[in-house]
Amino acid sequence: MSQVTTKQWNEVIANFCYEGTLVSESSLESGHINDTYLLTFHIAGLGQVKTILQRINKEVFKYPEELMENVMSVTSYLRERIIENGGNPERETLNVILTTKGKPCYLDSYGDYWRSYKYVPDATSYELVEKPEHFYESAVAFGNFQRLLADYPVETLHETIKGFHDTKARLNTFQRIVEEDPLGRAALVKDEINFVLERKELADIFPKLLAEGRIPLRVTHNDTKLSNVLIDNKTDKAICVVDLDTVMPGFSMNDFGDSIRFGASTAAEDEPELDKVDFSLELFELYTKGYITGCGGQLTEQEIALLPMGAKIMTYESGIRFLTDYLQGDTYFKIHRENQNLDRCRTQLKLVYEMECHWDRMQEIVRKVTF
Ligand code: GN1
Ligand code: MG
Repeated sequence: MSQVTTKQWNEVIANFCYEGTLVSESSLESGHINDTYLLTFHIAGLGQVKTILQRINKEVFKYPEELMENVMSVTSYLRERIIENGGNPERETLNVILTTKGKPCYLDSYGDYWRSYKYVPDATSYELVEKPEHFYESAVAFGNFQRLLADYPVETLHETIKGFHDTKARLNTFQRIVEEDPLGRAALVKDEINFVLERKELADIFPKLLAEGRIPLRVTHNDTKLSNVLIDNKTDKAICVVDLDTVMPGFSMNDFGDSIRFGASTAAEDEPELDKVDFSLELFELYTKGYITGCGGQLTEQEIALLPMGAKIMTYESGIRFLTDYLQGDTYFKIHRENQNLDRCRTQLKLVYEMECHWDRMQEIVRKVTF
């Protein structure tokens, strides 16, 4: 997306219902899609109050207004559930700051869409599991999210990205880009391409089970990275699930799997040294316990049995997406250095390989945790 000019910036800030005087602003590097800024306001009597401001990536999210309709509706629903459970909705769900016109997002005169959230203080978003209990906590939080939204009318949600976790469609796009090879990079990644093609059958598993009526569609988060849960700095407990841009109908196994591919690895998603990347069965077990606990009996036996498959499929799909973007010239996921998407792809494919090596253990762990 284009650079934000001072004029554009001032226009945007003036159009949100902010209190106080803006005293500082910084750009946050978290997230691969939207641009995120941290604003600090000085409010008389309250002191310094922080706020999150984001420019929505309109190449990725074609209908930002629909996206914000989902966010408003899901957060209002969660707010009610949190209050019923005696929780604090100011801290346990996202809170949208409206525009001066009372809208959940602002379309500026440059054609960019912006939205703003209250900042949750004294909490951290982690890119890597630093303490195993954080990973467990994130599992409970995503499980809870699933449970709290179990009766949410799934058909009222907009599909913010068509076919987002349609692994088959991702694979088809990948094969087309390999054929087209627009930057001549395919020859550099023959092994990775073959690894993907040798496992094509993974893409059909969940759609087939859905068509046979053996697994349900649920309201899912679809981007369940550890970094999308805020962890309380004092208590180390998960407070709030963030990044609701891709809340859509989906499979619980995919929400589980996306967390595993990101968090049950011994290294960061973009670690260039593959020797450092290993699939951790301990973290897999810990997350499985937390997720099943958080879901509170919502998952069917079939869904539980398919959790390892969800882990493998989501890791495989992410590998495909990163590799496709590398071949396309890094146009989708933000990169901060050369080959970052290739490194991201390689960590995912290595994790898939290791899951295959530990396949029986993964099934055993799920059985052990459940019964
Ligand atoms: C993107 O923007 P962020 O970091 O929350 C992506 C996810 C990927 C993830 C990989 C809309 O999420 O699907 O799994 O990067 N979001 C979108 O880290 O494509
Ligand atoms: Mg996201």
